[in-house]
Amino acid sequence: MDTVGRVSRFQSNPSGAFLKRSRAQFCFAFSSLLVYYEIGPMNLFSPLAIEPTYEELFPGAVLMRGLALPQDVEFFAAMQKVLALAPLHNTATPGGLPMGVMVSDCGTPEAFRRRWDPLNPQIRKLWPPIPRVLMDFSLRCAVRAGFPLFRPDSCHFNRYHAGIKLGIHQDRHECDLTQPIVSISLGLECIFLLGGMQRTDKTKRILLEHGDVIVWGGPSRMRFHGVLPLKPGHHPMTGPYRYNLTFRKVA
Ligand SMILES: O=C(O)CCC(=O)C(=O)O
Repeated sequence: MDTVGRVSRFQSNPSGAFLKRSRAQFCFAFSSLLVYYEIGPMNLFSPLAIEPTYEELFPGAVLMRGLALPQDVEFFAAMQKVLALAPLHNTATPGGLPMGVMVSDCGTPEAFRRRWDPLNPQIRKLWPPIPRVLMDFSLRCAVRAGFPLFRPDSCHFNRYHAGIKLGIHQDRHECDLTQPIVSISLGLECIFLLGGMQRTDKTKRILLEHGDVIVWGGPSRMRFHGVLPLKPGHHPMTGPYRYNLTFRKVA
């Protein structure tokens, strides 16, 4: 397995770095204008204390370390507000096996209807809407990664504690597979596995830390992925947990 570990935020683009980065910056600026005209004013340009990385893992799959750091407190608070309305709960695999990861969601009524889980019949209430601050950030992440047309209708929350993992799977229940997945990590670090189009394909092991963002779409949209069992630890913001926020266009 290849391992993508921590690299300096300042030397993260070894080959073809300059060209890739300029192209990304041009796309970002252009797409920001597009989003501005379509959606209205939003915070696309908050100053970053630390320069995030731009690491192309595969064509269409981009890792941006630290991108969420400048607003981590805001994001965590927005998530807590959603979780107060739609509490975390256990779930099961499509085969009905109980899963250790606790989950919740927010998003549109259409997305809710498409994702309603008959294995959790008690969760009948419509989801709360995606908080604006999270929605804006998911658009910025997608724009930076080269997906300016991303329009998510749902955000799925996973909470892991020590020993809890997420088996290798594909995200294939969304209607429009041209839309990417935007994934934000908060709290304890984990090893994220990003593989190929077959479950048995070799995987890259990627260390994901607090504030890191991965976007995968286009030719990478159907890559299998998962999370290795979380190591025990304590994070100043999230305590013994890792949270993952995954934005999708579901309906
Ligand atoms: O926790 C993560 O980083 C991955 C989450 C994920 O793959 C999923 O919810 O489908």
